[in-house]
Order: sequence, then C-alpha cells, then structure tokens
Amino acid sequence: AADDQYLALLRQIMEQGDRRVDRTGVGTRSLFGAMARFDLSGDRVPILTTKRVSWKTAVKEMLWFLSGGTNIRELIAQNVRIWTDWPLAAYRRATGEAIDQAHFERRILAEPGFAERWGDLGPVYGKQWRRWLGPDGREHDQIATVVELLRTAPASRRILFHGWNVAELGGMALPPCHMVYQYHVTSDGRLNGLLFQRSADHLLGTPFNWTGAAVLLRMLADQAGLQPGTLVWMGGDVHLYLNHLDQAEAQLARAPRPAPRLRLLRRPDSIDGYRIEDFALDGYDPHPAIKAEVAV
Ligand code: DHF
Ligand code: TMP
Repeated sequence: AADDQYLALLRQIMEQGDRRVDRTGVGTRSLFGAMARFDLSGDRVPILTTKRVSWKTAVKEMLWFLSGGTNIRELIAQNVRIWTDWPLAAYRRATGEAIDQAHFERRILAEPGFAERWGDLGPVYGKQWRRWLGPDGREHDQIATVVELLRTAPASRRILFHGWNVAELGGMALPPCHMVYQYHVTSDGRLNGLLFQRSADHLLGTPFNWTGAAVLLRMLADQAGLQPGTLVWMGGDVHLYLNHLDQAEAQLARAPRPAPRLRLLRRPDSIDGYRIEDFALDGYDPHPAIKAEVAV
C-alpha cells in the first residue's frame, strides 16, 4: 500500500506540479499539501518495493536522532553517508580546498578535533528532540515527555514534539524538514502517529522519512505497551527535482511487490536502548535501487 500511495503522489507531482526554481538552483515540480496513511498493524511498514530502500540506513538515522546526536561522525562510523554533503559543502566553502567526499569522511572519522569543527550540523533534530534549550537555560527532553504522556495521559491532545526551534534555525545546516510528530492513543490501546513534513524531496527524502516515522512509532508503541495503529504523513511542499525525472519514470513503470514486515526483536528498558540489530525486515524483495543525485 505504501508503493501505491507513493507512486500516485509521484505521478501527480509530474503531471500537476508547479515548475519552480528552488533554493538549490536545481529546480523542482512541486505540489502543496499531500497526505498518506499507513496501517502499521501486523508488523506492516511503509518501506517501498518499487526500488530498494536502504531501510537500515533510515533506521540508523532515526536512532541517531534519538541519541541526541548532531555530528555526522556517529553516522559515518556506522557507514551512513546520507548527511555528509552538507558539512562537506561548508568545508569547501570555508577553506576553498577541493577535498573529495571519501577523504573528508576519513578525516571526520580519524580526527576527533576535525569532526568537532567540521562534522557538526548545528542544533538540528537530535538537539531539539532531546535538549531543546529554554530561555531559563533548562533543557527539555521532548522524547522522554512523549513516552511519559503515552504511559500516563494517553487521552492527551498534547503528545507531540517539534523540531522547528525558531531562535536556533540560523545555526542549523538545514532547518528541519520532518518537523512535527504528534501521537494519539485509541481507547483500545493502539498508537496512531502523524508526521508533518514541511518539505519533501519525493524521490530521495520521502522513502526515508516514511520508514523513519514508522520505525519511531513502533519503538514508542513498544515502550508504552501499545499496539501500532495508523501512521499519517502530511507533506507541505512535496517536490520532484528536475534531475530526478528519468528515475521517477523508471520507478513508475514498476509493479509493487508484496509488502515486507518489520519485527522488533527486543524490547529495551527505555527508548534509548534500541540498536540496529533489534530490527528485522522479513519478505523484502524489492526492485533494484535507483541512483539519483541529492540537491545540496
Ligand atoms: N536534501 C535534499 N535535497 N533531499 C533530501 O532528501 C535530503 N535529505 C536529507 C538531507 N538533505 C536533503 C537527509 N536524508 C539520501 C536519503 C535521505 C537523506 C539524505 C540523502 C540519499 O542520498 N539517499 C540515496 C542513497 C542512500 C544510501 O546511501 O544508501 C537513495 O538512493 O536513497
Ligand atoms: P529546503 O530546506 O530548502 O526545503 O531543502 C531541504 C530539501 O531536503 C528538500 O528537498 C526536502 C529534503 N529533505 C527531505 O525530503 N527529507 C529529509 O528528511 C530532509 C532532511 C530533507
């Protein structure tokens, strides 16, 4: 079902999207206001089959957010390179050095001082989720609050966390795209979640964001003793970069395959205890990956 919703949106963007010049200069076709809904019961998970999605990379990224991290060093140490482009661009701009990505990543890994100076993305997701700085100097752990509310006040309409810390946007490599996550517990103990994403790169970003949000909901449900319910995704500016048109056509020509199932193998004592080894994806038999350049 994830593939059908994904391809329908992709087709709609291609046919009706507003053609515009965006921040990156690449250009997009863009649609405003989109929604998708996923039933996460029975271990269902919105991981696409019409191209291979590096779902472990998406899970590692989500665990990195949860760890409160903002430095790409912890990602590169786990072979996750999806965030390298932004610090790399900043390094090249500042030094004028024509360093290649592999060399830059080697230095980030090998030299802690270099990583501290050049590998940090600023106060992005991890910082805001776990250590939002209040005006009195106190730090707020929004994730811990969500877990606490799920357990003690499941009927609350205030179970949410937010990445858009207006006062700190200037220091971020990128302002948050997946921005607000809200949760809702049904009277029969199912956990629903809603992600509002202000900006979605439909070819590269969306598949990761759907996976990440679903995995997060599964972990939260597990921690609160709830069953996974429905994940609702809302996109603001949902776009296709103009250098992704061939990839989009190729993907649209593919037929969805049976959906995989995601199992959590262990229930840690807290939301902080999850590791990549705790996730198993069964029956994932996707079409081949589709290469595409990310707009920086
Ligand atoms: N900028 C843009 N323009 N689009 C994005 O999707 C994006 N996403 C960011 C940061 N900035 C962004 C963080 N998330 C890839 C996927 C997610 C992501 C960044 C990059 C990506 O390149 N995916 C490739 C390779 C995946 C891999 O390395 O295994 C893909 O084919 O999915
Ligand atoms: P923007 O800040 O100008 O909106 O650019 C951010 C780009 O990154 C935009 O194409 C959306 C994309 N993006 C995602 O789709 N998902 C993500 O998780 C992230 C971090 C970015």
